[in-house]
Amino acid sequence: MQIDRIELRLARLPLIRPFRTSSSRKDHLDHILVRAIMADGVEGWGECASPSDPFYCPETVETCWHVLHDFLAPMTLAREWSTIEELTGFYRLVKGNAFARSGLEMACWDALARTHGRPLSEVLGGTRPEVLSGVSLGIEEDVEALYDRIDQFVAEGYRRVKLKIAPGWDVEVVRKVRGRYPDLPLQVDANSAYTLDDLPTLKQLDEFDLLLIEQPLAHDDIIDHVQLQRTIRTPVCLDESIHSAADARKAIDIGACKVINIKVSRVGGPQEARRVHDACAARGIPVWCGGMHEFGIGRAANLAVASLPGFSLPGDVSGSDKYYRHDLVEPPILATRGAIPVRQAPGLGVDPVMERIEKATLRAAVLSA
Ligand code: OSB
Ligand code: MG
Repeated sequence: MQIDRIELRLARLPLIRPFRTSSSRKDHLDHILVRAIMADGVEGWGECASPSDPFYCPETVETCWHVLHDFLAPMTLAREWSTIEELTGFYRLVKGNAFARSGLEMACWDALARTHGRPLSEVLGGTRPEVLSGVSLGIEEDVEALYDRIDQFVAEGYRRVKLKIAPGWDVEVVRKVRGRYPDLPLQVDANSAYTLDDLPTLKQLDEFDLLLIEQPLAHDDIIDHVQLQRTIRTPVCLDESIHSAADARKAIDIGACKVINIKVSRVGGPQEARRVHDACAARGIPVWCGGMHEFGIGRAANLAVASLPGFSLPGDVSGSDKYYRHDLVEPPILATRGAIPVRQAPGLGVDPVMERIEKATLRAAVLSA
């Protein structure tokens, strides 16, 4: 395999509904689409699902553009590779910048799997025919608005609900939701909004029979999370703190968490996502697939990765119709009764719809050897 040309496109899609977390509020998303065209004409697509702001992690859509355009593309164009390990070896020197790396790696997995005529999930070693799907619900104006959202997604069959929490939108909100839905599989995500000074608040969450509490403490911490996990019964799940299989190993082995949210883009692509999965599986730690409001391309990659056997918990990969009216791929990725069928077509198993992509494109660049 050899990449002849890389096209980058900054594409914008409006969200059906604005999404608020402890750190940001969005009504549209700008993601970079990566099209990698091989010397033999086979092509693959990837997506950088980085937020535009550095409030979830240090990367932004502009840092991704810079790193892809000025480093990752020049380091990989016109070089011969036959495995993803060889490909990622070309840019081994690039530290961090996982979302940028993920976009390129995804495109190359798609091209590689298409070349072999096999679905990406199968190439990765996936075993699940369908992926169990939950929803992640943002902070709302009031709890009634949240009830409406929960009612809608429970009626659609989603398997669990995750609530974003933040100081001022936490214990009392969760108490009300738990009171109204006593049997609902429920979990919360703080996006690093608390510190150990908030232990009393976090301990109160133990009352509500939550499946887990996601990233309560700092985005770059695992040590304080050990102390928290010793203090509360609810399993701590790490998101922001885990960038690699080595991070997962250390966090688990010191007792910082009992569950890990694997996001393909946060760990730099499907290859490292699989390694994180393997590290967790070897330690008996359940994982689930997180999301970054991906468009269809990134969502298809999430789905392929989430078909690995260790993804035993329902994830945040919901049907595309939860987010976007007109996604960029066909066939659309949709959940039925809270499960999304894993794609059986070659590569990512979705095809980009060029006229929708052209309409969504804000900026484009072409790099060739
Ligand atoms: O922390 O999991 C998160 C969305 C954007 C940034 C961070 C997070 C999220 C979500 C939504 O929770 C996941 C999704 O529905 O794609
Ligand atoms: Mg999270």
